[in-house]
Amino acid sequence: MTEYKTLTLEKSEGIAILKINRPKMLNALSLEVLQELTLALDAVEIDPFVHVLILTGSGEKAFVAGADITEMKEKNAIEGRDFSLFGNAVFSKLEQLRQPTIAAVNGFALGGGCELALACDIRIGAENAKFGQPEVGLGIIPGFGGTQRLPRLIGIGKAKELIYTGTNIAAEEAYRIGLLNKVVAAEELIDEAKAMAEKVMKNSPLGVEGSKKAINQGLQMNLQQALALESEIFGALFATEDQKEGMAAFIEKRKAQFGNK
Ligand code: CO8
Repeated sequence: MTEYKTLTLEKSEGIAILKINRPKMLNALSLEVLQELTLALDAVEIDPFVHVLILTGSGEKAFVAGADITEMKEKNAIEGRDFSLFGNAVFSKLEQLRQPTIAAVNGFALGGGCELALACDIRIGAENAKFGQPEVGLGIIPGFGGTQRLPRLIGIGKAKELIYTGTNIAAEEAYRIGLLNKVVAAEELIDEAKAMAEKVMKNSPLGVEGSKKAINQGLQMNLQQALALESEIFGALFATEDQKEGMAAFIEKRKAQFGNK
């Protein structure tokens, strides 16, 4: 098993839990974290026994408090652009991961931390979760997808307000504006994320993967192209065991047994 310095990756019963592990730095994203994240995502992607990925931060205070400012401080324009390009590539890999992903947000999710949560499919927050894009206060802009994913998720006006003011918002407000799917007590966060993962895993893995692909890729297309993509993926599923088992189980009034059991 690969040993990581800045994160941990545990797998059990179909669920992988990837934890950013630099608690003294509030899990700030250094270049090393991003490099290890990309390796860990590759490992999850090709693992046939992982059906859902949960992403969280180590410690009680922070999910991820942003990109590592001490490391970023001395960058020139080219290095800044390259860091943003690399971060965007890693977060796009996360967004496009074969398996569904759940961010379990256990505290501050600021800057790159908010952007990391945005690249996940579903976000569950502890009551102490706080979101914000403070970059304009540092003389930069969100550079790991925040200017693009935040308005797509919560709407343009609210995203501009959060980005221009750099204000942090609490979990309840994040839930109200659709940034969080659910708010739970801090001590229940991982169990709630696992419970959501288990609900997903009751279903056909190929159905879930196909839905993710149709939603993510379809959002990049115009409606007619996106509907054609939906039909394509829908049709392809009729050539799978999952469709045969799912429909047979319905007709026979029993629970379907998919390959992820
Ligand atoms: N980078 C580096 N170190 C950090 C970061 C960070 N983002 N966040 C916290 N730390 C460190 C602190 O410096 C401190 O270190 P030390 O103990 O050595 O002094 C330690 O973590 C604990 O933090 P605090 O003492 O500050 O804890 P507080 O409870 O007082 O405050 C906060 C918690 C409010 C979260 C505070 O730490 C904070 O404001 N952190 C910075 C938040 C921030 O501005 N994040 C955005 C960073 S920019 C970004 O993410 C851009 C992403 C796109 C990059 C594009 C590439 C070009």
